[in-house]
Amino acid sequence: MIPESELILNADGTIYHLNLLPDHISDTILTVGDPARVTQVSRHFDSIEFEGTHREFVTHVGYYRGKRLTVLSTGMGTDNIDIVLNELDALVNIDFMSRTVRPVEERLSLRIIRLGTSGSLQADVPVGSLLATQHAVGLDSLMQFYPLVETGLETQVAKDLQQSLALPFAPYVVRGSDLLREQLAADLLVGNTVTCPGFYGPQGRRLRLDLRQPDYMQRLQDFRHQSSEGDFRLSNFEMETAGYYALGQLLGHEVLSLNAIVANRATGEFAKNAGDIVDTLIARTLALV
Ligand code: R1P
Ligand code: URA
Repeated sequence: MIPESELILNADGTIYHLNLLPDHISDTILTVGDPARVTQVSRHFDSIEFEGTHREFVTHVGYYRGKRLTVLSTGMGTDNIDIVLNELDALVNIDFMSRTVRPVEERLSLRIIRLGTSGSLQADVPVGSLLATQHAVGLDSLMQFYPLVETGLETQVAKDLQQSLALPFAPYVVRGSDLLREQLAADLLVGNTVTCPGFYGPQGRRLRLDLRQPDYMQRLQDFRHQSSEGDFRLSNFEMETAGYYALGQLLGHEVLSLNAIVANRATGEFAKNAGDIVDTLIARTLALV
């Protein structure tokens, strides 16, 4: 039995941070960073049956062309993704009455699709493009706490990256759902996403502060790893994807991160119409889920 201090339930039976009941979880969950983006998704719904808000976690549950969908905001950063993935999983795979994990044959695998903004690292991934993440590289510390198993390619890329970037810690490298990418991203660019524990220094931005490594951006942009699986390079920056992919893999959920490219760090541009790029990502994804 999981103690009250570990699986924390509110007085109304909802889970601690998300404030949701198992009934609020559809098999397909669309996640967004910005709480205001939840409405940007749910305004396409034919009907909405539930709206809830707690901290940065805004949830709408409704129907889109007859399919029940849950759309949820996560806020920013992989520390929030630790909360979101663990609580979503608990909502479907832990029996709240008995406080026990459901037997393997009863466990559900959710489809979790991130619809987020992102900055491109490469000139040929322009502002306005939509990109599906194949591999995510985590520069955050979340996987210091979980036993993620990396494959040969992932271990090699992580090792090469640590060396190329002269990092004082090992990054983690993890692949998202090939199944969801085939279903939902056939028309999109595919790339490898660097998940950073910050928007400024960790993404090589300098306003008033110098970086420890003046050539950090150049090293990221120039990084290549050749293998039998092809030429691996880094395409874009954001702040959650590696956490999603790693926890999704550990918990047995299908996860895909879709990125609306709103900045290009190679050319110095920022989108004049970031909202429209996100709208395009939302509309084309809803039509496919
Ligand atoms: C930073 O501006 C935020 O934008 C990106 C990053 O991952 C970070 O959360 O995603 P969202 O637009 O989904 O929040
Ligand atoms: N989100 C990020 O994390 N980085 C960017 O450059 C743009 C959006």
